[in-house]
Amino acid sequence: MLMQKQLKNFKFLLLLICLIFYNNHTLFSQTKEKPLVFHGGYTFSSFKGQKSAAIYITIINSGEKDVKINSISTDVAKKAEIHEIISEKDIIKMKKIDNFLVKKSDTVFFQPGGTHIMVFGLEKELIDKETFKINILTNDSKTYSIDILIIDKKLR
Ligand SMILES: [Cu+2]
Repeated sequence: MLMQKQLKNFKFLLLLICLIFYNNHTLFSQTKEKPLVFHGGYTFSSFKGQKSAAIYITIINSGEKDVKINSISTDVAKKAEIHEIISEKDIIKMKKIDNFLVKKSDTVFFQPGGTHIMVFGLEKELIDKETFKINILTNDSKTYSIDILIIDKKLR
């Protein structure tokens, strides 16, 4: 009788250990699978007739390798690209960056006045407090679907 109870407890313990290992494993492989973490993506609400918008976001590379962003798409606009801001002879310009590199263990901040995601050919009005998705494809063939929060343009 006592033996049986002990065996039951042992089996339960074994199951518990397996579960813990399994969970750890999936957690671990998930971060291995998708090295980039996108955090706090936002843009500002649009004016009537506005055709482009800038998106700001934080990107963390939690992986062991550098990752390049190959392409970006969104359902609210025809085209999306990464821009940096450069000054040429005192004129501030935006320049497209192809294959933007996020170095391993690095965090990059896309902020107003700096690097940003630009969407062109806006097909929807961007309304305060709503969200939309952008899809990012990286050179390691991973895709990311990221929510972008729309903030009132008066807060710009
Ligand atoms: Cu731009």
